[in-house]
Amino acid sequence: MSNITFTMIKPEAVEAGNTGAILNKIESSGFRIVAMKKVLLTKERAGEFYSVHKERPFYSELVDYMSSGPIIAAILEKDNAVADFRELIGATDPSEAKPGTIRYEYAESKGKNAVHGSDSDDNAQIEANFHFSQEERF
Ligand code: IDP
Ligand code: MG
Repeated sequence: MSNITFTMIKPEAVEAGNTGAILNKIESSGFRIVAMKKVLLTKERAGEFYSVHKERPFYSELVDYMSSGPIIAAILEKDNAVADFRELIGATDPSEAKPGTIRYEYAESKGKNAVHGSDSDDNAQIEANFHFSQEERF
């Protein structure tokens, strides 16, 4: 079990001014911020990040959306980080997310769902490496 996960605060949540509230919820839930930056992904970078979904019907919508405005990318550390963070963010579709979860509070829709969270330890490493060098982690 690795103790890091990777997250992005997605464009609509950044645009709405919810960055601080979401980071507060993340830190007060016991996650430590190891690395963080605000970045505008090109379509190409967004497409590469989500390439595992390239056969899904929503892929081009997802790539357009994730490159439509700046995101906050971060590596988070906690015991059981991947599973605990998935619990904190809630279901992909906010109409199915439990009250108190980040997506319940801040997501607009199944596509514009406020935050990303890695789904496995392997993907947490891949996604963290996609956005950050070792020198950017503290
Ligand atoms: P997850 O983010 O909860 O892990 P995934 O199934 O991995 O959900 O999908 C990745 C992202 O693709 C979602 O967070 C959401 O932004 C988008 N997405 C997933 N399903 C749909 C859909 O049915 N319509 C539009 N966008 C979707
Ligand atoms: Mg996923």
